[in-house]
Amino acid sequence: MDGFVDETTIVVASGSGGDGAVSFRREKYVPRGGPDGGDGGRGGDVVFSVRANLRTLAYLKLRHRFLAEDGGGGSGQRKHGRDGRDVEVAVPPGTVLHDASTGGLIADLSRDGERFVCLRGGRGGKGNWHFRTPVNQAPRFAQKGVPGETRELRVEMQVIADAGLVGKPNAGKSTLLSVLTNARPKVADYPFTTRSPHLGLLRRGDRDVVLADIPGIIEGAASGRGLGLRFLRHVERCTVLLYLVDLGDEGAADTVRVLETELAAFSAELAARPRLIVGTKLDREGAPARLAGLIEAFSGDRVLGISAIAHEGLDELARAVIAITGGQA
Ligand SMILES: Nc1nc2c(ncn2[C@@H]2O[C@H](COP(=O)(O)OP(=O)(O)OP(=O)(O)O)[C@@H](O)[C@H]2O)c(=O)[nH]1
Ligand SMILES: [Mg+2]
Repeated sequence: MDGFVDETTIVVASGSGGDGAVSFRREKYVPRGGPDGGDGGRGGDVVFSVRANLRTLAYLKLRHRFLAEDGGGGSGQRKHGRDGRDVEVAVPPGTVLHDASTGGLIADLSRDGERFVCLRGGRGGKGNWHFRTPVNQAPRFAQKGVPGETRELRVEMQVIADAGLVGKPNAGKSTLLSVLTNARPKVADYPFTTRSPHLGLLRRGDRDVVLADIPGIIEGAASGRGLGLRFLRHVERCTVLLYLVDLGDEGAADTVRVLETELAAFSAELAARPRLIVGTKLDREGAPARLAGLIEAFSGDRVLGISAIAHEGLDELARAVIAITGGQA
């Protein structure tokens, strides 16, 4: 779909192999022991792993560099160096990796649980005991470990929103996005403050849910009033729609009907999508009574009351959104 592309650049590096050791056996009564230098450990790999609980690249933006561990050097008594630990880069399904300098495609990671070794760690060097020959019983050299590789990657993914916020202008959609997620959309007390869709990431434990805030919808939007309905395509793939209704206004129940009608004009399937009815601005005068009316009028729906400003009902709403969208994770 014509969604939102999340994009970032990261640097990944595999570990270098550890050097082989130069060492000679030292034992009592054996004045000149043979070579016993062990091999170096291998360097760690850079491994991408696809996790369906991730929905955006937010995690990669926090970290940016992913370096695997170097292998340890070998030592005497033919002791093998420790292998370097791999570094794992967790990405959401639908992640595409390109080489940042050449632009070449490296991988298209789509399946949950898929693992992709992007860079292999360097091999460890062989210790000097490998190099003993009839003519050289005491080699004073060992092999160096193979260096790791570093690569800059452009990481891209098409973000698909999980939950869409629909409501009339001024319903408090952008304010809700700003209190539930990392997004900071513009909020103002005039209609159509939001003119293009915004995404926010709601994070609870290891679950990510992408919320989409779109411009307000008014009666007649299907025939082009206000900003129309074309923005609804940004919420077409959402698992759930949140119908936001301002509890400070009379006619909250009618608002839900208007939203239903407009959505149905855009797509019957979208109008039938699972939904939560969210009464906003519960702190406003007369709001609790209107919320009670809404609960009664929509007894077949889950109806929640919130106040983004007083921070009421937000945890319950977040939990409900996570529970509904959980099916696809
Ligand atoms: N009292 C009160 N006011 C709120 C609350 N949430 C939002 N508002 C106010 O309502 C107005 C509209 O908020 P927005 O978040 O911009 O509304 P919107 O639905 O995004 O509006 P559009 O982008 O124009 O469609 C702003 O003045 C907010 O401060 C709330 O919980 N309580
Ligand atoms: Mg807005």
